Amino acid sequence: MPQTPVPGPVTATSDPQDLIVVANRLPIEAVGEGPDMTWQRSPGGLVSALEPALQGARATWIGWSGHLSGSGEATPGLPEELDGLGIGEVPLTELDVHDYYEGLANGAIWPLYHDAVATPIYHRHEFERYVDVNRRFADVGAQSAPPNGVVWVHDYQLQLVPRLLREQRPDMRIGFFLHIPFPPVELFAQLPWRRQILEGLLGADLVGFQTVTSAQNFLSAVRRLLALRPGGDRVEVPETHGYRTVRVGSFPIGIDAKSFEALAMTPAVQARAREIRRELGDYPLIFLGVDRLDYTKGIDIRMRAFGEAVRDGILDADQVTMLQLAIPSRENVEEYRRIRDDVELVVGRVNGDLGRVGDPAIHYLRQAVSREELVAMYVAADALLVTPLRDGMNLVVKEYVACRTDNTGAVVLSEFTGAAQQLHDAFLVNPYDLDQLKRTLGAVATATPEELSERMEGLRTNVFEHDVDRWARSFLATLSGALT
Ligand code: GDG
Repeated sequence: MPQTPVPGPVTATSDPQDLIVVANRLPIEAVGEGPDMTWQRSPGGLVSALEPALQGARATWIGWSGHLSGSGEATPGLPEELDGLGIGEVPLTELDVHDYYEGLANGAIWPLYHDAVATPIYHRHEFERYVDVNRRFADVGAQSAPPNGVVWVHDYQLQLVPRLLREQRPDMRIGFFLHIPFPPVELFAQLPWRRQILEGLLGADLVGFQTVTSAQNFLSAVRRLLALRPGGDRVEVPETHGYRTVRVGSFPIGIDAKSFEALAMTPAVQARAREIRRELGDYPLIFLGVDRLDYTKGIDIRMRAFGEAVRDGILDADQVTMLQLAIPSRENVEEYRRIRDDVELVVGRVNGDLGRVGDPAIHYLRQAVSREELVAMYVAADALLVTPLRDGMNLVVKEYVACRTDNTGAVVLSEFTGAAQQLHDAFLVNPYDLDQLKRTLGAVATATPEELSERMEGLRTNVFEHDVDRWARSFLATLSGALT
């Protein structure tokens, strides 16, 4: 049993500008080709989330460029710094990507952590590569960070990095945030490398999750599988001399709500939204879905519910249509090819049964669109359908809400998203219950404008209060205080 916690060796509060971010991908993208190729910051995602924290000097981001390295050499032409942000590259070969990213991270951890809604595949050689790649990320991190620097490691691809970093750099303050759910211990216990993963994460001073449930699941796993005894939100981890305190907490991620709202209000986006409505046939009720084409997102389920609701007369075929944007994702992983087939089978069936010439019941786009086009879709749609079987948070729902500047619109939201823990004014559904889902589509269609606008007001208050700036600040503030 731990007695008195012994503080770690970090004593000085680091300069907040000395932030090192470690994430699988660098927040940059190549533009142009051949000798004209240059690099620019990629818009959106984690980089905009961390923008306020990154502002100022001496922030460095460590990650993979997306370029396949032949045998570990650096990406040609990759800058060491871009718009004031230091770039620390971890080159990855095709084999690294195959075993570490597509294999262990996306073939084993991703499905396991999403309630095993697809069967996780465990290959020992892939874990070996996962260890090796995590070590390389930690090495670059250890070389890049100034004394007493703060390092923030992100997500399920890099769960061993906190411990590997601490072994080299015990002076650093290390935070880890998991963007996806942490599963119940009964599921997590399947993982052949469960001990290494837990010990890897406990190398951090602060381990953050999207929800209280995920944080509790992690603490249960630590108790059951490592035989440690967490007290409240703290775990005392045995070290050579005494104990080190690790804090565990929930930090629900938000979006940059103001920038989505501002974009939604621009005349160009408003005009494009009107045009989209016309292009969809000027139906009074337009349902929208926006997801990466991933088996966790429940895309096929919602389409089936939509098709059945129209067929059964719960929705009036003359009044409704649906637009589904599915962004191609992880296409080298077998399960992702399968979900594409499943989704496209449902689209084909529904449109075959219910469509008319020039007027399909479901408009299905398997492509990525620009941020402006996406926001125009949010503005155009009367209701958003978010029906994942499991989702860490789900940012799409928050973006839609931020874009409903006139308080119109409705959200159908799966209980199994992190967002459902915050957005109580949504129409909450169990995506496994097709009849309930169909009834809920009917309830949206018949709700009064007053009910919808009351709900939307509640949703907007939440999304604007709990924005991404607050998320980053609260994580980093807790990390700074983690040892005090
Ligand atoms: C993981 C967790 C957690 C999508 N299509 C386009 C596009 N997007 C943008 C959306 C949104 C993002 O991608 C998707 O974020 P989600 O949160 O919905 O889902 P994941 O990708 O699974 O993210 C999730 C998240 O991490 C953050 O912690 O919420 O639970 O699974 O921002 O706008 N953007 C553009 N064109 C598209 O076609 N421009």
